[in-house]
Amino acid sequence: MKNSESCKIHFAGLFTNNTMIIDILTLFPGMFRGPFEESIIQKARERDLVRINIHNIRDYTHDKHRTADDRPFGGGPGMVMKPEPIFECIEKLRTEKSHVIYLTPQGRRFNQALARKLVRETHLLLLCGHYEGVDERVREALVDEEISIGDYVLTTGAVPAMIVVDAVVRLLPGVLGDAESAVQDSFTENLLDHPHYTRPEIFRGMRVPEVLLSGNHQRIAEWRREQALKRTKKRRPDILEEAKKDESENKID
Ligand code: 9WO
Repeated sequence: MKNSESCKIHFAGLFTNNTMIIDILTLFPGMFRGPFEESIIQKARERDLVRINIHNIRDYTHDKHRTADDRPFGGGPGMVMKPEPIFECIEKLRTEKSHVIYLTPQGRRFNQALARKLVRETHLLLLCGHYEGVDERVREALVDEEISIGDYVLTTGAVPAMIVVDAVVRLLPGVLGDAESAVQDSFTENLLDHPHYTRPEIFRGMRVPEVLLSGNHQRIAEWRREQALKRTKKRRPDILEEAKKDESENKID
């Protein structure tokens, strides 16, 4: 494991073909230990479908105290991330093909359509804000796209970065099994999921819907689609509207 890891780093250039590269810039690399080391994302990394590199912005400071933040001009509470180490880090990592993303509540709302757009990139660079955020000149000069995962304020952009990585990596060809990707490609993609059941057939008096035991795959598929539609209409009518919009957008590009 150790050996293959060092090989991958050494020969990183060889992995650019089918390997999506994701570089994450943060002041707290420790936050990323764990989430990418389990389950499907870990498997995708082991199979070189994606390379995820965590970079400590503090490593790009040069002063004795490794200062990455400073007080805001104009006053006010909190600290702002200094531009110099971020510029240096991004300028070292990026190529012509890089797509630089800043995670902020002020960004474009993240959804499945945006995940599908991002999976077409070859190199994602995710910048996580900490404290009060980054110096505005970083956003103006370096950031291609700002993304929000929802309307709430967190302590950092680290968890949003993980969410974007998770949603994008599972869309990479080969990450999910054939069966799962087939479902993804189908028209059901813009709906909420249908109900799922496993054994036992009767649990505490609650029965599995008869149709799922019928063995009639046509009927089962219809039932699932019907359930998904019903749920979506009832709980998230906005998703159905969004799906229509996506459709017309995709026709344009
Ligand atoms: C703090 C704040 C305080 C009062 C009113 C508005 C405010 N906004 C913020 C703020 O955005 N702070 C950020 C904390 C600075 C950058 C990192 N932080 C962050 C990113 N919090 N939440 C996100 C985030 C990113 C993507 N999607 C959702 C939330």
